Amino acid sequence: MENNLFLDAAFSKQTERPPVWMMRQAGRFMPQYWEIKNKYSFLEMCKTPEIAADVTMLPVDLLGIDAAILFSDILVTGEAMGGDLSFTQGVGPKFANPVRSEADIDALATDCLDKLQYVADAIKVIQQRLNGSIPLIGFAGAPFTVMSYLVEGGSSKDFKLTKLLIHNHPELAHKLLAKIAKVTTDYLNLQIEAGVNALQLFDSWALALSWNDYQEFSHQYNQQIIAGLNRTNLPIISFCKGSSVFAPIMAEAKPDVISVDWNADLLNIKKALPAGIAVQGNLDPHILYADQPVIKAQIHKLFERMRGENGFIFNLGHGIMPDIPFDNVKYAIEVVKEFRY
Ligand code: 1CP
Repeated sequence: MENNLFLDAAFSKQTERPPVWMMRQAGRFMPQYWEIKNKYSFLEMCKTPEIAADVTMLPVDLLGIDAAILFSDILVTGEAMGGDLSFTQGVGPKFANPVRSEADIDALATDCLDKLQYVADAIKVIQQRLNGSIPLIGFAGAPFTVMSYLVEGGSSKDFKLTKLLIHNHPELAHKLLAKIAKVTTDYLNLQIEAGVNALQLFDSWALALSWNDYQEFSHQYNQQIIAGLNRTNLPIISFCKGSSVFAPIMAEAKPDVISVDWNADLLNIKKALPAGIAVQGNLDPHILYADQPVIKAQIHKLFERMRGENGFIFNLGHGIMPDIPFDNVKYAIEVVKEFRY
């Protein structure tokens, strides 16, 4: 690899500056994304390896980040299991056949890797394009977060149906989570075989859960998945909104990196973790709407706090919003790349 900053930091080795990539770096805030998006549906983009590679490469070529992330979505596992998935502009993801009964859970497939082969094909094309320059991060949704979309039928503000399921019918929730965890493990192993250099597990909506429910309905499945990966020298990043609170539990699943939301003081989180677990984060993405001197000052403030710490990857506390100015994202990355410890 020409640029080892990301992998070195993920394995808690010393780096001359923090490596940088951004969640949702290949997305709607980029005018170049829209040039492609206007011609195809989102799922067509994900399922056509050459197009998925074109989009993955946009932030590599235009922003100069230190790691690329596969262009796909966390909900493709739900689709492969039998979910009737669509993405509509302005509406977001929808499953037309939400999971509402035990029969619906039983109907979901767990031997469905053939339906995700397009992801392996995309990874191979992307690695040819990257040509050893920077690492490629693969990813999947964590079972709790994917379950919430399958049960709600789409995005949710309060996760009412998901919470009713886990509280009134915990045995059914576990049956569903176990099926998603099995598919997710197979799917991430497929990505490893296809050639990714790191993996991130997105448990975006774990913040909705109480401490006890997080342990029972999220953590134990994430732990199973991480333990089930066939990997050598390939770091696992565990992300959730709620990591400010759940980081000590997340650490028990033994990821190499914990990706932290923007609420926490990153150094305090890191110091409370076992040695050898790196942190990723945790700029509030809303800072990227602000004036450039503010962006610079906020990034430097975080870096001063983390000075002297090995195992720090700069990222946002959550994904880039679609209306964040492209020039501000580019500027933030320049600020990181000019910094030296
Ligand atoms: O650049 C990248 O980050 C790579 C591509 C990527 C990733 C990692 C996309 C493309 N989606 C994701 C992960 C993802 N998808 C998450 C986890 C990250 C996070 O918490 O932000 C989640 C929750 C989803 C679900 C999803 N897919 C949403 C969010 C809906 C909600 O409930 O708030 C949306 C809008 C999508 C569609 C989607 N996925 C990706 C893009 C570029 C888009 C927009 C599609 C379009 O152009 O209409």
